[in-house]
Amino acid sequence: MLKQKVSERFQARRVQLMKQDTQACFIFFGAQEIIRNFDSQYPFRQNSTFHYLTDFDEPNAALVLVNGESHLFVEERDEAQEIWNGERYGIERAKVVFNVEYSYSIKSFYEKLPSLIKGADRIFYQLNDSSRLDSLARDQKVLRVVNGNHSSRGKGSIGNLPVLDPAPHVAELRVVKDSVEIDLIRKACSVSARAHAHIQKITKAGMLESELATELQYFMQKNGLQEWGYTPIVAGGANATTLHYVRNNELLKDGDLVLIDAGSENELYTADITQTFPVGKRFSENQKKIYQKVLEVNQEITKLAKPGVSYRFLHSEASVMITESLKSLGVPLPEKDSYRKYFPHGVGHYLGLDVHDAGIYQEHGKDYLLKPGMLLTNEPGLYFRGNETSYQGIGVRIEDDLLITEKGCENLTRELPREVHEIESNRN
Ligand SMILES: [Mn+2]
Repeated sequence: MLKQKVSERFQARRVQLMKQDTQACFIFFGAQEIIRNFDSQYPFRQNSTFHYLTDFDEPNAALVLVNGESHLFVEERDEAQEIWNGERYGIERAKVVFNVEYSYSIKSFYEKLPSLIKGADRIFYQLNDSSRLDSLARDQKVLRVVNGNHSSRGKGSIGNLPVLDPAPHVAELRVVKDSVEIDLIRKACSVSARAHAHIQKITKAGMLESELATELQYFMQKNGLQEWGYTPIVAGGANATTLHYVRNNELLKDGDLVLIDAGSENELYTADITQTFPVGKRFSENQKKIYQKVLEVNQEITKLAKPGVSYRFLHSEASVMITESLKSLGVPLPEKDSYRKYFPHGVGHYLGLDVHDAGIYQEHGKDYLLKPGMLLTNEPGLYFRGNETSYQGIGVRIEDDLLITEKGCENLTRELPREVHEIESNRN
């Protein structure tokens, strides 16, 4: 269904972005449709920044922000196309619904661009966007306009206009969430956490990893969330020691653990949750030892996350705790960094429209400090791939989503039982 009128907060974000550099022209492209095979497409998913600035949800759009005004380029109405793919906003309606000063056909983009960038001192445009299949061809077209524009200024020319990455300016806005965004994420986290809790109860030996993913998705969809926020990981036994295992095609065995990293989107804002529990009724002694160590780190990070501390501080605290844990488990650690073999990823990341969300970790060589309204995952883990310990084949990760508040943080995924005794009582 088409929207009637989008919230004014999208327009407010564009205005805020332009205020960060009033002499600049910002150029953004929306996502395209991507072919899966022959003429069948992946489900369309809007580019996150494009969504953040417009709420426009059709493919092949572009946005130019300059002189305090927004120029939106969209697909024209086309009856033949609409019979197949549904009604479009079209040019006139897009202007009204999306609160932009100007709207045009996307076909006229490269014709209009020279007049829009005229007078700008610099261009913000992401070159070499790895999420696009056509980034090189597109870059060439944009640069041709940008450079052509400058040489037409005549003898006073001092070279091409600088083209800069908009990411830092965009991240500055996206990293702190407003109350509407927080409500969307709160629901994504709550439904996803309850879906995980449901899986804790229904998992049985002999089920396929992918069955658990399907059960999770069924629960999420019944509760109003449509899409995964990222490809789910359901990893039984030693598969859990492969960090991004996504094949999900093996049978679950009694005596193994299963690690599930999955979360759903709510209006493009995603949860990011990992749980690890026994396929059978109980943790083995070794599994329990590892699980407890990871849980202690997770709980400590929840206590430490608050305004004024940096992500890097949290990661280094986690690394110290993990090192101590490994020592107490009798794992040989010949060097200071040896723990990284067993904990090879960061303790978290920003969360929002992208699962690894836009945000700043360092600024001018200094750690960026957490502020209220920021969202951070808390995901310590321990993985034993090699045969140098008796823990071989065990992989545990425990991941929550933390909202930074005025005084500390709120765990938005707290509805998922984490204590060993809670999990075991769910496994009966
Ligand atoms: Mn994560």
